[in-house]
Amino acid sequence: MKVDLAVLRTVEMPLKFRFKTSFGETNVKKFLLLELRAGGLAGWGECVAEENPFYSSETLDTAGAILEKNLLPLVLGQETASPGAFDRVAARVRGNRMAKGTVETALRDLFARAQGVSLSKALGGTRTTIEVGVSLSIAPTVEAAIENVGKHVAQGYRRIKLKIEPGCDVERLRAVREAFPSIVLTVDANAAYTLDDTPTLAALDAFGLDYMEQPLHHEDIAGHAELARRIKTPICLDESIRSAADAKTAIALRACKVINVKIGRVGGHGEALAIHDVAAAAGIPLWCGGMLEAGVGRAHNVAIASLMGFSKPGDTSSSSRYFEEDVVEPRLEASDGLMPVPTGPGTGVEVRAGILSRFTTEKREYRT
Ligand code: OSB
Ligand code: MG
Repeated sequence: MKVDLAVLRTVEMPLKFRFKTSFGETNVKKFLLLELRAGGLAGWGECVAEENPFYSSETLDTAGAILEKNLLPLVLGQETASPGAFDRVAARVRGNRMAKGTVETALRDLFARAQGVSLSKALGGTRTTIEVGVSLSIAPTVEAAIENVGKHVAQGYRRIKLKIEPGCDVERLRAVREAFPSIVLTVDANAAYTLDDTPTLAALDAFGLDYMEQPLHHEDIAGHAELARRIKTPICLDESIRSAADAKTAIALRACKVINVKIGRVGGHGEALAIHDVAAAAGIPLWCGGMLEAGVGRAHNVAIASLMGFSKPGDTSSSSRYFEEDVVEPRLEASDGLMPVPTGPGTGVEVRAGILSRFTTEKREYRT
């Protein structure tokens, strides 16, 4: 397959809510969207890098620059035999996984479309529906938190994840658990704690959490192993797992019992599949994380989450939870906490040119 045109758009979509985590706050989703054209077909990839380097070191600007200078030239006008072949030539680019994942996912979509199969099937997925949960912003008050949890429980989400930070943790969780004694509940600290906070983190053991996501620094796998010895709640890693090699290290050190896989954070479906194999061999359950993706990114998430190893509900909630309108059709919507896996070619969703152009703030075209 020879890509003859790449279109890189900057897209801005208003979010229906303010999303507050321990690392920042936003009410607009700004992202890069890549379209790769080859042989009359188009493959799409959504870059999950954010505006600022607060979740990961990559940003919209760094990803745009690396795509333009180092990654798009590897596919433009080149014969690419498979998405894996792109991974091999892109291996000399260190890091910049979100940028790499943008090209890799667009190629996966393109190749699956060329073969006339769904991306889920091309990846080896067998689920026809996936279980989904929801990741809830840090609410301003306990009452607001309880109301928001109630709203999403009523919508059928199979797991509620609360963002936490120092000062908004034990008492907040106590109140939510009291109000909802039997829901599947988790917390995500986005690396906001240290081992000195062990007493606080251990206090969360009282609330029957399914797991605690990324309590400590993103580079501190050994610290998570130490914390795992000190608390009962299972640890799930997000930021710390950038690759299958990281997953192997974390599992070997017993730093986590669960892994959140994000395609962008690990550099594409290929690396996500490698993590899937490492986790399966160790009996570690996975779930698919989210980065407030619009339609293209969400469709890629649903495809990877259709693999059997993704046995816990993910963060891939309904598109309508985030956006009034989405750039693809059909929109990906869950009902009763179950989201159908699209069966059409590629991601199974089609980009709507009109809506996309309304949300596009910048467009760059690269030709051979
Ligand atoms: O840590 O999982 C995270 C969003 C942006 C950056 C990091 C994270 C998140 C979420 C939102 O939790 C998940 C979603 O609804 O897409
Ligand atoms: Mg997380």
